[in-house]
Amino acid sequence: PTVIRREDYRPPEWLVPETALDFSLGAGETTVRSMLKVARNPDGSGDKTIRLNGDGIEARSVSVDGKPGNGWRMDGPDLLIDLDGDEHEIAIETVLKPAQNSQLMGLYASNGMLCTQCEAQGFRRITFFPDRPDVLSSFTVRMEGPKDAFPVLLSNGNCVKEGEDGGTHWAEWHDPWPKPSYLFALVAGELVSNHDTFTTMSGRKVDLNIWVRPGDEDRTGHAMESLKASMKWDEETFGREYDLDLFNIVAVSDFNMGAMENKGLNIFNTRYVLADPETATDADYDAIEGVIGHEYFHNWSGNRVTCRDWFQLSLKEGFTVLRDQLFSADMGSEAVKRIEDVRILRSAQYPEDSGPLAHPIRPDSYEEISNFYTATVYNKGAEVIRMMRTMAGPERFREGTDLYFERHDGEAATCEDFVKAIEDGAGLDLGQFRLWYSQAGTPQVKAKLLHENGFATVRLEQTVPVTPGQPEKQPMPIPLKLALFERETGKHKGEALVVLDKESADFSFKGHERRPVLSINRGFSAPVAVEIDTTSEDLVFLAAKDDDAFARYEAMQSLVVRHLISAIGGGLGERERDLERDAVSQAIESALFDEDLDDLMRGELMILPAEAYLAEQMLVADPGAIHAEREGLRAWLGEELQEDFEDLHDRVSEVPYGRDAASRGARKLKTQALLYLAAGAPEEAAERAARQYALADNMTDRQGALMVLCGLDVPERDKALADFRKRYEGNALVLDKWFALQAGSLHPDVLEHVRELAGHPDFTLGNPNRVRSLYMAFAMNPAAFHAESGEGYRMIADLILKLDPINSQTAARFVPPLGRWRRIEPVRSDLMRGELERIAATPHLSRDVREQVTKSLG
Ligand code: B3K
Ligand code: ZN
Repeated sequence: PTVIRREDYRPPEWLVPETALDFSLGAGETTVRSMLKVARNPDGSGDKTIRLNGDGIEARSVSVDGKPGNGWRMDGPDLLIDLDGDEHEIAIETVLKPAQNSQLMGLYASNGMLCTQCEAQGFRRITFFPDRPDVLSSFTVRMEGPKDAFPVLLSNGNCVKEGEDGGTHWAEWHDPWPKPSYLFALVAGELVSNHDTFTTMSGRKVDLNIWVRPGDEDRTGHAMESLKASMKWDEETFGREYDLDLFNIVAVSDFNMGAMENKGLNIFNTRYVLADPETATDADYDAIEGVIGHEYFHNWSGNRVTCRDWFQLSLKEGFTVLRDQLFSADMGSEAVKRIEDVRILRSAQYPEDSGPLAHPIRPDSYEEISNFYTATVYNKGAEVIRMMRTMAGPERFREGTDLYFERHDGEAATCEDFVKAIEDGAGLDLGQFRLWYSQAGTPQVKAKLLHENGFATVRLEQTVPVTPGQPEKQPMPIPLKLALFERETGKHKGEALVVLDKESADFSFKGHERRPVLSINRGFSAPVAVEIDTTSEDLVFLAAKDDDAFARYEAMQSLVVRHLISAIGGGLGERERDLERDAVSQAIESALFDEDLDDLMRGELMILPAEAYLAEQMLVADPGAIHAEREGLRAWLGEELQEDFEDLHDRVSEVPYGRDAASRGARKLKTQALLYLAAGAPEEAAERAARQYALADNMTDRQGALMVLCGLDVPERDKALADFRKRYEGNALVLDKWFALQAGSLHPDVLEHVRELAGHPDFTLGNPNRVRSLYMAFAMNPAAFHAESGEGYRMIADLILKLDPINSQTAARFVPPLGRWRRIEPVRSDLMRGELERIAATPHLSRDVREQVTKSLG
């Protein structure tokens, strides 16, 4: 396998100041004629060969400076031409078959339209080009095609000319901003738009369009509101103004990921565009707002300043995730948003960081770049930049980002450029902090509170775990916000920010006559795992009193995690277990009745720690035991607090539907309460859930009720499932929910259900949303995936093998769940490894799957 290394980066030998593309569109066949103006790079080594990357394409003709040439040759998939002078024009013709492109990279057909996906290396599936992000070019795109099939023709920038000739029409688009090829986009199809305008801070009017298939336009309102809010927020918060007169978003139903930030023409998975109360949950609404913001924010963090090479991916992704997180926090509840983001980090990124695929946020090598669009690069990347912001404070951080944008506008930059700009602009010394870019692994911090002579001393120790290829680690600077609470008053004298930058350090605070209660890593100021040497009593105290919402949630989680871990380990006698369960139940009760809490936050406090996060706390985990103990606790709480949960469910069921926080909080609690009740007294709860389902006037309540019913072996289950299917006939996104609810359920027969659903007429491997709705929901369902028989592992391995030739990028996403084998008890571990070996032994694997499987076994 070819390994690409960061240290091997060399500047391009040739630049492409101008690119003109001409498309003759057809779903069966599309012809692409490209004209590249190329110029020798003064920073290159003087090599006369230009390398034009290709992938699965052939050149029908090549000419240089107008002369049909034979001075070119192929080197594997790439086309090489030797050029003598300093400037030339290269013309190449390729022919594509979009309808046969099941990989959904390059130009492909989706639901009757044509669209593109080029990041990271899809442009080379369209035409031969130096397909690397440090080659920025000015694009002009002409396209023509049958008007009936493709009434709307879009590309980046502005439409400068258009016309028609019989049944054929054409349009020419020009993008004034030079960009790398991965930001190129083209869309052709029958689309309708929700049109609006936005006036920028300097008074320019921008036309906004959200393009969807006819019939979907009534579900674009929330996306449009989110877009306008993003544009305004980026002006106010980061001083960033939009830079074209037109901003287009297109929703497509076949898409490998969430969305793509192509310059002036974002392409979105329909699931991050379409919403109305009847078909989208509150979580869907939030996700749309977040992703619309994310892609829009890329216009500056990604497009105006792009990446020099793909090792710098976190430069745009980590920063843009932080920007979208701050945006969503400002649009809703900051505390709840922070908790949600940490939950994602812990359940998706921590396992990655402690497993065979661990890599630094700026990786050192890769075989297939698509495998590096990870929770580490995105979410941990965001946390790393957030730490800089915490240390500098928001105002100085803003001075840093201003300097970054000013210094590197129009450039392809590196993570080092970003750090340097923050250092210079915000006035921070980030020397040692750079280790966060190069070292993988979640730092483990031990915290202990010592008390003597009026002094409270916080003793901290850190270790950075060994990760693949990194046997030795250095201590990193870890910014920790902390507070010391007085027991009597329940108050503290102010928050402190300490930075632990050695293996261990003491931080002393005077004026504590009595031993205070330590609250640490408040607001989750650092993406580390803190093990705090404290009593359950103190945790109960913080769970009830901490004035930092995150810390309060954290105390509650710690209490539950601590209890579950010792119970799972078998270290608890009957009596001890009851005592600990009592403590948990008291903490939950105090959350239920605390009048200072809003319902959204109350809902957070009621969520039990994820099984994946519990598994992270153990060197070797027994998924069966984790599941049994966690569900056991839920059932116990459901019985113990049955009346409380019923009262709660009754109370929130009275709240009418609205998009406001109170109404959303009520819906969150409704389903949370049902979950506990269903665990405690299934039959009674089934009735209640069926009632919630029947009375629901929105998707959040309906899906919540159906989720609970799906986990129960009761007659109401099948009835509700059948109703749901019928009610939403023809709505692909809701049908995805129908698949996902069954595959992710607590029902004992999930394996059988998934097998049946895979043969359902509506199931197809051709649509990534559908594949994920069935199989990702299943792979993330611990009880089912980790079935002792190993059948869950086999199903996922079978899927990977079947999907790989169709869509390798999506197939590779299913490998990491199997890659956890080293941290699982021996019987399951062998079965998991066995499946990985079976995949590895299969010929003709894609580079994507091969890399993930080999590393997972390695
Ligand atoms: N930049 C794209 C991700 C592209 C993934 C390619 N495999 C979406 C985003 O992060 O905004
Ligand atoms: Zn992004």
